[in-house]
Amino acid sequence: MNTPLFLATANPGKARELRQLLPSFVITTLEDRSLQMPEETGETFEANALIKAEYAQKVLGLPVIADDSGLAVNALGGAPGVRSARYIEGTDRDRYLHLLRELGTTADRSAQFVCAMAFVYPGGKSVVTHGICRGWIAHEPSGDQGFGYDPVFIPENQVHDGEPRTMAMMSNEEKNAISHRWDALRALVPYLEAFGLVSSGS
Ligand code: ITT
Repeated sequence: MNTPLFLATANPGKARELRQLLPSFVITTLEDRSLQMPEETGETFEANALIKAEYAQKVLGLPVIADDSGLAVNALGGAPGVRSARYIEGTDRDRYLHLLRELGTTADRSAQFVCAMAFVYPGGKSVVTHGICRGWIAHEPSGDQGFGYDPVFIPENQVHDGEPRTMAMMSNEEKNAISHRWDALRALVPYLEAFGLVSSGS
């Protein structure tokens, strides 16, 4: 099936992962279509995912998926959370180094990546699913795969030969198999099927 789908994201890391996770779609993203996206003014991941998806659907008329995601660190009261992309001005590296500074030597390093994934179908019907990936914040960054906060996030069950592995030390396939994005997408598949966009076999 060559179903068209628009991914309302300007983040190339997310776009790459979603393309890998949705191989049976003809996918376009904000890299292909210039679209001034609205500000993410919501207080929750769900609200921001819907703001992005509903806007793009209205303008383009295609089925749209948008994800709003981030890292919630328990010892920081859930920060950076919905503000993960805006935690501080600068690059992804500036943001994860800031996070490590904020956390300092705090013993409780538990954290989770969370993802709200909104799907809006022509006609305006929408659904939002949620995904989570639990783990810990490392004491220092390692790895050069993935994007965003991956170099400082160690997912649960990722200790190999006594050495913890950050998400940035995992291959795309390994990350996709356990990620918050995959968790949210898996919950979305029955809705995509209900709209006739994927068959159980695809
Ligand atoms: P779009 O809104 O255009 O999709 P964005 O990067 O602004 O792109 P968000 O508003 O959802 O996306 O912010 C997500 C933030 O959380 C951003 O800083 C990412 O780097 C980070 N993040 C989300 N998923 C991640 C993942 O799988 N690995 C590492 N960091 C992630």
